[in-house]
Amino acid sequence: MGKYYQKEIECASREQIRAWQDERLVQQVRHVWENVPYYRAKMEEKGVTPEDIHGAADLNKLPFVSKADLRDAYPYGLLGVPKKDVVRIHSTSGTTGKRVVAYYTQKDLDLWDDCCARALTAAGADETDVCQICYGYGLFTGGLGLHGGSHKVGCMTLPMSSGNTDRQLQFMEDLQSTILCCTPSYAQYLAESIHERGLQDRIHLKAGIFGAEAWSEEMRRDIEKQLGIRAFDIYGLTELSGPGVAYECSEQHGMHINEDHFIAEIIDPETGEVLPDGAQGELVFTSLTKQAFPLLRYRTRDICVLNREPCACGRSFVRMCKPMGRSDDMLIVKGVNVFPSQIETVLLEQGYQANYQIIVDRVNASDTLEVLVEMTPELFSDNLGQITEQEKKLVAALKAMLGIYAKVRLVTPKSIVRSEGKAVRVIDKRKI
Ligand code: DLL
Repeated sequence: MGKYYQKEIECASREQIRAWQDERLVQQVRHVWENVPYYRAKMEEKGVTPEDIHGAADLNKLPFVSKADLRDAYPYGLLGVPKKDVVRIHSTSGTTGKRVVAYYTQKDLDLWDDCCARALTAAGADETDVCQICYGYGLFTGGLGLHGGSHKVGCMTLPMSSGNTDRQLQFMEDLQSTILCCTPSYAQYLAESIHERGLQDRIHLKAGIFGAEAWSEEMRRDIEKQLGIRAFDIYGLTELSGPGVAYECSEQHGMHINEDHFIAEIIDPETGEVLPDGAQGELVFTSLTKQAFPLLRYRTRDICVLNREPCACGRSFVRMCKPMGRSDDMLIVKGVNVFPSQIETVLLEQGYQANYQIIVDRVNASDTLEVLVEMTPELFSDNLGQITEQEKKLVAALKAMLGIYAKVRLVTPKSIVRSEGKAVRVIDKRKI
């Protein structure tokens, strides 16, 4: 294990972790009360003061923060330190409304780098590795987040940023990159390009750290096979720093949440009620150590389950499952909840790749769901006569998974636009 394996923290006893959380929560609530008038007003409205918070057991006395609060308080309303102490910002891509801007002190950046270094180490990285980072650099947190982690681990760091696939492959081959960091959809595109160019034998990758968007177990297996690597998941969001809130270990069975920095809760997204361990619901995070942007009980909208079983890797941090989608990504089609990840699972199980697009529309006051799926090259070249049969098979498999009819259209290989960052899978024409 690389020198950045923080065993005494990552494998601490549950009592020790709880003690850190209790102490840090009390300090953090005091910090927010004194320095963030916006949140103090929310606490006052709920009739709670710092004196009421003695540890993590009192967490549910505190009000939630949602994306709407971030928009209301934009740009500086949730800042926890004087502006002169902020050294960096990041921001979400924000497709609707105002962007979310998050702030960092130098200490915030150091702790974030630590979290990303833990993720890289858990994926097997050490100072002998060449780490190629193809997450976007800039306002998006992916590039600079993993960059900081890679420096801490001592890897030779290639700050490639996203896009320019020719250049990515040239560096990957010439500098013999061993660790690849990018979105899973871009990893898949890189794999496709490597095979097309017959470069398989000249690639030295051993592991990939993929996140920022939902991806299924089937997609993991596909990427691992295509690239000959182990593919690890990493989770995070701008509001809480960025990647590295949670990371997978060698067991590849859930992502360990950095519980010395964050407390995770699962709530019912409708009622806000805290749900017991093992229940599926919306993930809520309290950041315990952030100075500049200290969010308490932030509602992520990600639907998830927490697992407190001990992990064979020895880490004692709680694990989160792969998010099953965002509550605001969930489509409601004919009254039925549909997550794009369910559709992806079916496609990959049936031997297709994760190149698809979901189109939802309303025709004659009734919802329609259509899935465009790229044919495999074999199907395209050899068996054109079988297309309708294949489409029928997919319709049946989707019906079994979703409970509703989805029209399936097989389209020619490579006709669906590839993404260099987060893939856009859904076109909901009802909203256009
Ligand atoms: O996507 C941070 C990140 C960068 C994570 C690189 C991992 C790797 P945002 O752009 O603010 O931040 O988007 C956060 O992306 O609430 C989830 O819905 C989704 N997301 C992030 N990681 C995963 C993952 C970055 N591993 C939002 N699986 C989150 C599924 C993910 N969804």
